[in-house]
Amino acid sequence: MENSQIAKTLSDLAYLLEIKGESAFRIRSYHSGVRAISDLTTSLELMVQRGEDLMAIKGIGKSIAGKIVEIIETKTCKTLEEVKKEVPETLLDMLDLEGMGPKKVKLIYEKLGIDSIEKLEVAAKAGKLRDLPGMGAKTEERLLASIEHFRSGVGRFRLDAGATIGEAIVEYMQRLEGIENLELAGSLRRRRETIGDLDLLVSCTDHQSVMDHFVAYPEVKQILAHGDTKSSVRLENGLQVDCRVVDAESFGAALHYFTGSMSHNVAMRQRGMERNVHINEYGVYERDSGNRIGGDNEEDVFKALGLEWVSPELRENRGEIEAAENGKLPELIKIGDIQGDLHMHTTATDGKHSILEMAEACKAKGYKYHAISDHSKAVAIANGLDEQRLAQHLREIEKANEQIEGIEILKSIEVDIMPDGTLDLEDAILSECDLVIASVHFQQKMPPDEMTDRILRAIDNPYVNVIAHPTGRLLLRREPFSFDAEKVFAAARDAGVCLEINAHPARLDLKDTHCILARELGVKIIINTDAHRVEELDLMRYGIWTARRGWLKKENVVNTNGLAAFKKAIARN
Ligand code: DGT
Ligand code: CA
Ligand code: CA
Ligand code: ZN
Repeated sequence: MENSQIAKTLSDLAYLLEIKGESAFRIRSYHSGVRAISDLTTSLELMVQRGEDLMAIKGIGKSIAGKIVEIIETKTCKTLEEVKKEVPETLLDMLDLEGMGPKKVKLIYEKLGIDSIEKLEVAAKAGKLRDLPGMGAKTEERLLASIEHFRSGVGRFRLDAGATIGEAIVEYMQRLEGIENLELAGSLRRRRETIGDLDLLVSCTDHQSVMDHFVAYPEVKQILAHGDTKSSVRLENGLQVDCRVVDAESFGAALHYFTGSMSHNVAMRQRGMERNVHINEYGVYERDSGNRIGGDNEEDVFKALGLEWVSPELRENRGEIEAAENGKLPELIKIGDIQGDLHMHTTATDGKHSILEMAEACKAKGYKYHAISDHSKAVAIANGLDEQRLAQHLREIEKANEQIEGIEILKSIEVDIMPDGTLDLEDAILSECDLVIASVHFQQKMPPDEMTDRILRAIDNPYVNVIAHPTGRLLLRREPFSFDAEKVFAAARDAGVCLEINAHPARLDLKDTHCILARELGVKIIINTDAHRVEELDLMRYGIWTARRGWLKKENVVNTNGLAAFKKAIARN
């Protein structure tokens, strides 16, 4: 059973209990359990099979641990089944609507007996919600818009969509005169792998002109709110953008607040409480006197709490505050540290450009080296290479390498890991490559033990240097395969095999929490784009962002080395 399924069951339980009116303490402990599970890199099912202690996981107490075991063993949860008898399960759908939290759902359910999105829609259209406390005609209007949005099936967006759309809006907003500061905050600034909505923050002396200019953005499909300090719009593609305008003296405090994450903010406020400092989106204040002590820049917020400035990618309450207190923040890797891209395809298989075209493009990016790594024969739909064609392809790479100056083209292959863990090509031909990348493309749904063994066996092959997109997930489309990440990572470290951060925004695989684990275990990381055309070489930044969220430094990543050092760095133990 997937960890995500277990998390979903517990989160459903927490919400239904909250609607039922259960104690806040119990509900909080469920939510913290759910968060702990989503940060895990090991399969809970495997841990249970091995009799490991789930309570050793931070955020999981005795009662949650018991529930997890029950869910794994019985495929159901008795408490949840019982709660469902008292509170209709369909209320959970209503929670998926934007602007609907458990409190509102509870209110609407208790006062009007509404327990489904359909009934909610009817009631909103008939104007029956406006008399409830805290609601009005505007709330009904917004709810109807959320329902429409929900039905259109658009939820979260990929990071690349968030980033490119955000950058276009920034450019548009900058055309307005009088703008003093302008930043994209929220999950995009933290470089999360998916984005719920964009949060634009502006400081300007003329607030109204910012609001008016913002809602006039040409891509706007619907104006959700148009106020004096905050406006929200929905774009043609369904993405929501919030824009807030503040005075320059509050910009730093607001930037910190709206960058989040929520749990980072909560921990920061808590720390402030212990130090007589109050922080909010307007500024930093001395708690006793109420005196303002800063807020025009973000450093003020951290300084007031005795902390170094924390890079937004780290603000997930994963230990960054302690690290900032003790001068232990890592110097995070930067895009300019990358000296080569080692995973890309050409016209020989499913790429759109030739070896030389890819090489020229890599050279133009300033890389010192790169590798051509096309597919092996198992990927038949991509016209994968068999031994003979690969031999020919390697000669062509050598030829291209002689033709081009100023960059070294390495001979590589992305060889498939077969279901039994053997590789799709003979060792003899693999031994002729400078770099062998192994990856799983088929038969991804295996019991976790078998998948673990499959990858371990590939790592055992002495010619393998890299495991590419190690968990196989496709963001918003396909779950990662379940396997014992800790065991695989430790084996990779011992063998001297690198694990890839596949920078393609559909993958971002390894993900941030895996990078944290890899760093702890001392695994070598390589960041590659898996480009199938020259334009996709630009995807490198998403891999860097993920590495930064995973606390990685330049030293943790092998392709930050010059060519000679890189060759040493990828060598097996
Ligand atoms: P998203 O949009 O789901 O990808 O994630 P975020 O992190 O961008 O969340 P969003 O857009 O709801 O809010 C942006 C930031 O504003 C969030 O990271 C933290 C801050 N924020 C919003 N509401 C609250 C709140 O009620 N309390 C605190 N402490 N911070 C909040
Ligand atoms: Ca957001
Ligand atoms: Ca938002
Ligand atoms: Zn590939």
